[in-house]
Amino acid sequence: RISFTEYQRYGAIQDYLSELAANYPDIVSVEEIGTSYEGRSISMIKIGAGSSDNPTILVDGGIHAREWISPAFVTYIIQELVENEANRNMIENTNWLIIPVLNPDGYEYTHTSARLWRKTRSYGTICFGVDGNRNFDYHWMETGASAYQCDETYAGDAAFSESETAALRDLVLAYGDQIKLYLTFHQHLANLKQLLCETFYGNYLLYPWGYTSELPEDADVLDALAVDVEAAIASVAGTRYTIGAVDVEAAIASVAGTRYTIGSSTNVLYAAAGGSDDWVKGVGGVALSYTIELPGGGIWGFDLPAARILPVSLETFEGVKVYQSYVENNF
Ligand code: 0X9
Ligand code: ZN
Repeated sequence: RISFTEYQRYGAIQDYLSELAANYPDIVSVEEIGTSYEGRSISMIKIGAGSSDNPTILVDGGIHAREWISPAFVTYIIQELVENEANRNMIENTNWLIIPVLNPDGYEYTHTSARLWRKTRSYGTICFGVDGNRNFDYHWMETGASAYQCDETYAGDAAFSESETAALRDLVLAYGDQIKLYLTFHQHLANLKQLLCETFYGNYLLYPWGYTSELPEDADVLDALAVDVEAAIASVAGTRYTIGAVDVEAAIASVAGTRYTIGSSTNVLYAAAGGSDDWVKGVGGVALSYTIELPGGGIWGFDLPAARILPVSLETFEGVKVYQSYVENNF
């Protein structure tokens, strides 16, 4: 068991995966897909209760260390798929490969030393860390990425310089066209454009490309599916409170569900090459590839209060159900 009332450390998430593997050996297995720079296991949980030929959904979290809601929500997905009988169809008809913490060194570092660390922890010559989401080898370093080690968006000396990104690459190449959908979970900090538009934190459903403003050929398919996902998330009612003042409660509960902006990364957010989403589609051949920017919060953007983990998880899981049923029905 794991709790969603606090953000969990890497070790607790690892323990939870082991516990599931022990308790549900027929539907779960855990594999190490690679080792981080500092030697931590990069763990993947495989979940499936049907045919091994079922279409597969690949999910990752925690590429960016400080975006704590990402590993938390991805762990929630794991719990719902494995431990909630009501979701049995989601694992009977599709298989899942889920990596809750792709950048464990960075994630631990945000707990022990620097809350706002984003990158990996590999050592350069003057600064630490590479932005994992600029390190994938598809139009690498072409735009929105830095060649300077000390920058937050440092793309690395070379594409796939990081063992963490190489681990995801090797996994995608090994599974080939069994993978039908890729979801990578992030959390987004406001930029000036959003501040001026009064949307302090962007929730986004992004599809490729991040390296160009041109759209992929199948952008209409990517967009239509995102529209359905967004509707499912937005339809989750506002938070209910049990309090004496009925009027106040009604006002809070009536607030519409969380909305997401939909579009290609370049067109609705900014141009940035070397992201995992672009590589998984452009090289890995997974047509349906999305970056999901979960809600931010707190003064620095990444301090979404722990009390929000469950509300965000509940609503976002409704979107994951829509993705799953699309894969089940179309492959
Ligand atoms: O800049 C990023 O890597 C992502 N935003 S975040 O605030 N979580 O850092 C957006 C990535 C979108 N995808 C690509 N640009 N390929
Ligand atoms: Zn991110």
